[in-house]
Amino acid sequence: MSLFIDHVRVFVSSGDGGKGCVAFHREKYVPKGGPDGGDGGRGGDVILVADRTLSTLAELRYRKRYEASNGAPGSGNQKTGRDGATLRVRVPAGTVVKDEESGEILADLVRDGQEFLAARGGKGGLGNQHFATPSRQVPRYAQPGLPGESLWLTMELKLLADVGLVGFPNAGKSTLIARISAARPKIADYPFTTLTPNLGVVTWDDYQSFVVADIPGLIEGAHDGKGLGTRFLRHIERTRYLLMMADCTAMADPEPQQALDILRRELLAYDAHLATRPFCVAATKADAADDERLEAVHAWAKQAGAPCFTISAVSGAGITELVRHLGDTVGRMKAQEPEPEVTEAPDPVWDDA
Ligand SMILES: Nc1nc2c(ncn2[C@@H]2O[C@H](COP(=O)(O)OP(=O)(O)OP(=O)(O)O)[C@@H](O)[C@H]2O)c(=O)[nH]1
Ligand SMILES: [Mg+2]
Repeated sequence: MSLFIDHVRVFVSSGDGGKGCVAFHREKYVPKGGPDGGDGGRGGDVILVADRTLSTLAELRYRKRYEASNGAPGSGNQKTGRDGATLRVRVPAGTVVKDEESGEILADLVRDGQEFLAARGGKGGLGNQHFATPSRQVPRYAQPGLPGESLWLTMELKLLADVGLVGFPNAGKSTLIARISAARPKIADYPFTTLTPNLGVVTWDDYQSFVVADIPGLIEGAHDGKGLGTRFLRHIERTRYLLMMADCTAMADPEPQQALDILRRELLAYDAHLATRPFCVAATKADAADDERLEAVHAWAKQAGAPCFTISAVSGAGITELVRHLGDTVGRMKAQEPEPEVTEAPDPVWDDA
């Protein structure tokens, strides 16, 4: 299994512009050639590109420095130096990029192929061919290239999923995602089996699909760092819809309605926005459940104004109805959202000094 890395810092540095050249045209029998020093090439850019096929920031953890090459100096005969090569760095879709020093969010790369110009290459200097004037016909001057930019970036991955599974450890989250998608997370009858988030694509209604995120179990105090804590709560920040799951077997502790209360409080304490996120409820493990507990969960959901489903990820009971509800709801939510903007790194512009 590959390592799940959702936080890295990297150094990016664009190339310097090459310097302009001082040269004069020389040719046999032409005694006074004019200035013909070429311009320096421009420094290479560092561009971040969102790539849907990456699921973690792991690749960036092993290589911390991304430096594009410098532009080459200009040369005689009006030859422009070669531009430095652009360095493209692939990051998973869902990566939020910040300037480490100021903490400012520079980019939120949500869409596959979306680009962000992280460091702009320096402009090449003009060669002396540009500086001849009637009063100065022998310019011994050319511009130096402009330096590139360099900065430390922090990158944070926030998974993009449609539905987030929220529950205590052992609630049956991983069993459910394994049942409804091709994801195959580890499943076991002890808490904190899932240590990092899993994404699964659920296909329903023949051709429609949505993405589910199974995150590690939450416990009381999670927002404060208890258990696996806030480290993973951020991964449900960007899910449209939550499925709150409560284990309804007789041994489950705390009781399911109490577990649901605690989960709501944890979400609220972590981020008030999460507490207003629409959600539905699943009373899980119906094949082995205690009837009173099932009823208590339905009563809890009714009071909260949330749809409720009794399911068994083991027997399959209730799963079709749940998936249809999730798919329908997510589809409706998506239809109401404006299309997200796609950005591409702009062509470089310089204020000419
Ligand atoms: N009888 C029964 N057992 C279930 C059902 N769903 C899950 N389980 C069992 O409950 C235990 C926990 O399941 P997981 O899917 O690993 O639970 P989880 O919510 O992912 O747990 P964490 O990853 O620790 O947060 C396992 O032993 C599962 O086999 C169900 O529908 N019926
Ligand atoms: Mg799990």
